[in-house]
This record gives sequence, structure tokens and C-alpha cells, in this order.
Amino acid sequence: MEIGENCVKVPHEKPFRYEEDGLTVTRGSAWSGPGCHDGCGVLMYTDKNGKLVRVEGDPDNPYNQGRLCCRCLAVTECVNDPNRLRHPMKRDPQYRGDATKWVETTWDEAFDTIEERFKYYRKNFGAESVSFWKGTGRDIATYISRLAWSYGSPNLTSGMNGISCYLPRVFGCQSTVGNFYVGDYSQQFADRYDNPNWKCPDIILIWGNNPIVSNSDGLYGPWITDCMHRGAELVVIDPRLTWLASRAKTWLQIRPGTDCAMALGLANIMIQEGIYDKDFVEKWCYGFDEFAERCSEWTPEKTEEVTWVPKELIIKAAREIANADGMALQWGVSFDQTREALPGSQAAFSIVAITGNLDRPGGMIVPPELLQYIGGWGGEFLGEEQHEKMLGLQEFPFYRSGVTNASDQLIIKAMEIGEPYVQKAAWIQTTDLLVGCGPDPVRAEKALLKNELNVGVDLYLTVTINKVCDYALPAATYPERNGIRIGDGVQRGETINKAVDGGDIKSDMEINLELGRRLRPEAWPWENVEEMYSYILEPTGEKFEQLQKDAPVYLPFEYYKYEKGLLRPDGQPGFNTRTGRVELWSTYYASHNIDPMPHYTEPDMSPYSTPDLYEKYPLIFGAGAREFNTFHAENRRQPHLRAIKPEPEIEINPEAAKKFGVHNGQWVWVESVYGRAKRIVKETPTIDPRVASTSHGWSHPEAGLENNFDADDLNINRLLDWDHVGSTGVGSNYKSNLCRIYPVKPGETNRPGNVEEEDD
Ligand SMILES: Nc1nc2c(c(=O)[nH]1)N[C@H]1C(S)=C(S)[C@@H](COP(=O)(O)OP(=O)(O)OC[C@H]3O[C@@H](n4cnc5c(=O)[nH]c(N)nc54)[C@H](O)[C@@H]3O)O[C@H]1N2
Ligand SMILES: Nc1nc2c(c(=O)[nH]1)N[C@H]1C(S)=C(S)[C@@H](COP(=O)(O)OP(=O)(O)OC[C@H]3O[C@@H](n4cnc5c(=O)[nH]c(N)nc54)[C@H](O)[C@@H]3O)O[C@H]1N2
Ligand code: SF4
Ligand SMILES: [Mo]
Repeated sequence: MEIGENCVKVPHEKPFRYEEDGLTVTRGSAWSGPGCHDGCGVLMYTDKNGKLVRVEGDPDNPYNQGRLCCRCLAVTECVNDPNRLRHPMKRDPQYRGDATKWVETTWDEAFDTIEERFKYYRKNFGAESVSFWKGTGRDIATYISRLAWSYGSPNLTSGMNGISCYLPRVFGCQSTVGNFYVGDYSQQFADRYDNPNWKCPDIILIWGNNPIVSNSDGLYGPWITDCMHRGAELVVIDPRLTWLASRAKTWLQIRPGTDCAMALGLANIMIQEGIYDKDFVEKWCYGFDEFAERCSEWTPEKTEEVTWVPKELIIKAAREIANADGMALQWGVSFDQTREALPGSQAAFSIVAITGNLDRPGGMIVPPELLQYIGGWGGEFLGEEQHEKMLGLQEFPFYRSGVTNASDQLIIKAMEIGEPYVQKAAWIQTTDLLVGCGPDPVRAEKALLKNELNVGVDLYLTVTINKVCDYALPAATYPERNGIRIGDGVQRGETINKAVDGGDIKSDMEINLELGRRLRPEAWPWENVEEMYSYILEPTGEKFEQLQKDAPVYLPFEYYKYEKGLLRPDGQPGFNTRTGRVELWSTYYASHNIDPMPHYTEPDMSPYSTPDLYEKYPLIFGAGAREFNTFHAENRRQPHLRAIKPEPEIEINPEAAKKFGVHNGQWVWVESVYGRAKRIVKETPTIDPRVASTSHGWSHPEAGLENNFDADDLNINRLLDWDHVGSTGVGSNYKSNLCRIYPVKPGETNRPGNVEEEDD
């Protein structure tokens, strides 16, 4: 489609770069780094010396309407940070772990060596001997996938056991309706809340998500409060009393990891009371009777027993959701971070279906996609033979259903034992794997150390790079580079516009283009990244340089696509499934030998699945609830952000504090069967006495890289393990494990050489 033809361009009074009060202003959007998935409209102010002096929200950008959260407001503290990695660095592999042994090198030397080594491994051991780690990936993921696949390696991975971010929800949704749907907050319209076709949701069901804090998956959190101002009410399902939960009509304080049971229980009430959308179900749903039968065992009593939520509240919530004239499901990573993540996501999405909230104003919508590179870019270069070697494909047949990530668990194992084939090198780009991304960092570190060559690409010399890498390549922040926005429900065309010259650094895209060109020239035919962006934008008819001026550009949008034949490739009315209907009984899951309907499974560790363990570790803990000021392992060294929350806390009920003999403000060890990490007790009366919650990604940069920023002591992922994933290879438990708590004694540490290490 031509941009311009039926598209809405937001009018700009000024060009994308202009002068104001002695400063240069560059209009653009914010993507990583530092980390975020959102892409809010920004105005970047640079002074005469080219230094970034402040960043403001662009009031003309409909996405954020002039607002910014603290991480963008403080981005100057990252861009101008003297501690940034400013030149390519290398270190002799025999000194891995020694922060004093890094020496500066040139880009040419780094590229030459990496090219030579990667070609050598490909020739002698197969390209599958090199793994590519991308963490949350951001818009960089697209280019990492092309690098891995064009090189010939199928072992591209996130570093999150069981690919437990986003993907399980996407599958849960697609298994039912064939597309990925998001809540309708008017984000697809350039005139936003004023658009006459839009309707505010009556109810926003915030489930395992904290959008005000996390702005996750293409949603800008303040849209929720915008909708509340316009009459939307909230039902929140969360073990914690979040800011939004405290303003909800109904808050279901759920036992972590039991969301699937809750979904089946809610659906059962709607079905028993006949308050589901009978018309929609009759016309459009497949397998309703079987689904109703499956739900029937989930009486309010049983649902209460499993989820720990009083049945009266569950019934109240079911009625509120079912009776809403427009309900948006705002769900989060908690669904992905349970072991059996697929049925849980499927169950939750079934509620959207039986309440008829698909493709309607104020319900759930299929956002128009400018560019579809969400599953990766460049798969055609991998070839069938190499794809067959992707780790996970043999063990988890579900991976054949279009899963583009290899199993990180199995890559770690291959590094350890050389089976089913050897591992020689790792490319670690935009992830601090050993500080908060993957579980069990001790094991991951040992495995990575077996590789001959590890390369890290980051804004900083991170703990991961210091512990295991031989090269560190400095990447650019968003004010220092050009880019285009891809992925995450993009309903608009945006560019990232360079405002600052970062010196001897390169953008991730430049790095990947250069290395890609050396390793597989035909996959990277572009002279520069701007040419590459224009190539990607070809289907839209817009060139990068033009989009810079025009952005944001909004695509046309329609509701009720399923009635108009706009969802299916064959142009017929209906949903994009085999039956053309919403499949409450999923033919897609059935064809992959998965139970076609959702069923509940207890978490790996729980008071009921492991009662003996529960006696020793009598607290359920969730690791990783997001905080405003930090993005995973990032932002700990930006003074204004750190000041918001200087230290890692664990929220426990005062009753639990008493039971464990600890008190508010005290440093404690939080320990599971796998390991322990330090936290400060935050007595929180609103949390269940049997449940604890903490954030992840913690380090103390002030402790110095020679001490690995204290990450050995602070990384909560030491309490998690690589072994347990869902039966499909998708999903793992980050948010429902068992722990105990005890005070830290003076001098106690997890640093190598201590007791815990020797026990390993
Ligand atoms: N316990 C626990 N662990 C979790 C989670 C949880 O909830 N609980 N969540 C999981 C989830 S959902 C995710 S997605 C992962 C995320 O895990 P990661 O992807 O590792 O997340 P970050 O710490 O944001 O990013 C890591 C590194 O990227 C660098 N970086 C930032 N921007 C850029 C850039 O533009 N270019 C480059 N090259 N580097 C950049 C940062 O400096 C940082 O060192 O963590 C997972 N780990
Ligand atoms: N500031 C900030 N923003 C971020 C990130 C960040 O690190 N910092 N990370 C980004 C990434 S990669 C992701 S994936 C998203 C994730 O964004 P969210 O989905 O919002 O992630 P969380 O804060 O981990 O979890 C949301 C809520 O789920 C609750 N919860 C925990 N366990 C359960 C459970 O078993 N059931 C239910 N129903 N609720 C539960 C937690 O208490 C929390 O309030 O955020 C993105 N945005
Ligand atoms: S959500 Fe916050 S950090 Fe992310 S782009 Fe918007 S303002 Fe920046
Ligand atoms: Mo994530």
C-alpha cells in the first residue's frame, strides 16, 4: 500500500529538524536503547556542541500526546554517560572475568577477527555451532534474526527459558482466532479519542499486567487512565495491589500461576448464568459445547480453592466482564511466565471470544501492521537443512508450528556437553543475559565459558560481557541513530532520527549490516542502513528520508473485519482459522497434538504440587514485577532514575516478616532450592502473607565491574532454573516459585568461592 493513499499523516508545522532558542530540535520517536518497546514521540534538544541537553514529549504525536515517562526524560543521563562503552574493546580469552584486561581495538580489527572466526566455525563445525542471543530484542531483533539466519545458524534465541515473553500470548490468541488482538484504546486513529468510530471500553480487564509501569507490547500506559477519565472501569487480576488495582471496580488477588484456573472459572460462571454473548457464540464460535463442558468442573467453589480468591468476587468480576459494552483484555507477561503458558493464554482469550469482544469498538482489535517482521526477518536465507538443526525442533514438535526461536535451554546444554553438536561461539546483542534475562546465571555462565569466542554488543561493558565475552562492540542509543519502527502492533509508520553524533560507536543496524555483508553478502546488499530501511519500507511506497518528514503516518483501520472478509487470505468472511470461526476447540492445537482446549496445571513448585518443599520454602514468590524507573537490567546508573528506587526490595506481608524473623528495611537472603539473592524487606500489608514479589535485573554499578556490579548477590534469577519448561517447550515459571527468607549476616556473599558456589 502507498503511504499517503488513504493514510493519515499528522500535520507538522515544522520540519523534523529545526532551531529553537539556540538549540537544535530533532523530532523523532524513542526506541531502544536504553530499553523500551514503545516508541513515544520525542523532541530531542541538542546544543551548539551537538550535546543532547534534554528530551521532551512531542505534543503533536498522537501516540503519547506530549507525555513521557521518567526513563525518556532522563535519557540524557544515559546518552551522555561517561561510563558508556565508547570504543570496540577486546580481551584475551584467558582473562575472561578480569575487568582490568580489556583493551581498545578498532572496528576494522574487530570485524576482521569476528568474520574470520565465524567463517571458520561455519566451515568446520557448521553455522549451528554459533548461537545468537537477543534478550527482549527490541527493534534490533529484526536485524539479529537476519544476521543469524543469513549466516546459516538456526540457533537464534531470547535467553528466556521457554521463550517466555509475549510469544505464548500470541499463540494463545492465534490458536483461538488466528490473529493477534490488542485492546482498543483508539491508538489506531490519528485523532485518537475524538475519532467518531471509537468507543471507550466499559471494562478494561487488566490481567497479569501493570501497564502504567510497563507500557508493554505497544501500549502506552497512560491510555488506560485516559480511558478511565472517559468512563472505563477496571477489573484487575494480580497478586499485588498495584496502583491500577487500587482504583479497580474489582480486584482479584490471585495466587500466582493459577490464571488458567481463574479463566476457566470465570467462563463457567458466564456460561452457567447465560450472560455470555449468545448471538456471537452461535454465529461465530466453534466448539462451544465442548468448551462449556470443559469449564463445567470449574465451579466457583473449586476456582476459589485453587486461586485463593473468594468466590463472591469471582462471580462479581464475571458479571462485570460479561455485561460490559466493550471489554478490552490488557494482559501481560505473567501469562508467558507460567510453565504451561499456552493453555493459560488460550483460556484467557476464550473469555474475549465468548463475550463477543472481538474486532469491535472498545473491545479487542487487530491492529493494522505497517510491516510484519515480528517472527524475524531473513528466514529464507537459512534453508531447510539448517532449519532442521534448530535446537528444540526434535524435542518440542510444537516448534514446527512457526516458532522462530531455538530452545535456549538446549543451547546451554549443547555448550555443556557438545550434544547434539558442538558450540563454538555466541553473539550476544542487546541482552544482559547473566544479570536478569535468563534463569540460573551460574549455569549459563559456565556453559558460555566453554565457547571459544563470545561477542557482546551493548551500550555498556556489562556483567555478561565482562564474565564471558572476548569482544565488546559499542552500540548507539536512540538519539544517536536512525531507524524505523518495526513490530509490537505497529499501527503507524515512525522513524527514529539521529540527533547526536556518538563518536566511535555504531548503531546495532550498522553493526549487523557490516558483519552480515562480510558473512553473506547477498543477504545484505545495501550501502548503508538508510538504504536498508527504504528497502524494508518498499511495500509502503515510502522511502526512509520521506518517512522521516512524514512520520507518524497512520494506516486505514476498520472494525468488524471478520464480517467483511478482511481477515482471511481467501477473502471470505470469518476469522483466520481453519474453520473460519473463533475456535474454542482449537484445530490448530489439535493439529500439533496439543489438547485443543485449555486445562489447568499446578506450577512446578507450589503448596499443592510439592507440599514437602513448601514446608521448607513456605513462601510463593514472583520474580520480576516491573518498576517505573528501570528496564530489566538497565538504568541503575542514571542518578535520577536510581533515586526513585535505589535498592532491590522484596514485598512481603508483615505477618510473613514476623514468621521469618525479619523486618522492614533489613537486607535478607531470598532462597529457593536453586540459589539465593539479596533483597531489602518491604513490609507490604496488601500482599497475601503466603506470597512475595520482587523486581529483577538488579546490580550495583557503583561496586565496579571488578566486582561484577554485585550481580552475583543481587540477581534474583539465581533462584530459577533452566530445566523446567512447558510441555510444548513454551513457557516457564518466573513468577510462581517457592522461597524462604533469612537475614544476611555481615560479609556474606554469593561471589565465586563462597559456600553456595561450592555446593553447586
Ligand atoms: N526474574 C525475571 N527475569 C526476567 C523477567 C522477569 O519478569 N523476571 N522478564 C524476562 C523478560 S519478559 C525479558 S524480555 C528479558 C529481558 O532481558 P534483556 O533483554 O537482557 O533486558 P535488558 O536488561 O533491558 O537489556 C540488556 C542489555 O541491553 C542493553 N541495551 C539497551 N539498549 C540497547 C541497544 O539499543 N543496543 C544494544 N546493543 N544494547 C542495548 C542494555 O545496556 C543491557 O545491558 O528478561 C527476562 N527476565
Ligand atoms: N519499566 C519497565 N517497563 C517494561 C519492562 C521493564 O523491565 N521495566 N519490561 C518490558 C518487557 S520485556 C515486558 S515483557 C513487559 C512486561 O510487562 P508486565 O506484563 O506489566 O510485567 P510484570 O510487571 O512483570 O507483571 C505484571 C503484573 O503481573 C503480576 N503478577 C505476577 N504474577 C502473576 C500471576 O501469576 N498472575 C497474575 N494474574 N498476575 C501476576 C505482577 O504483580 C505485576 O503487577 O514490560 C515491558 N516494559
Ligand atoms: S514508554 Fe517511556 S521509556 Fe518508553 S518510549 Fe515512551 S516515554 Fe520513553
Ligand atoms: Mo519481555
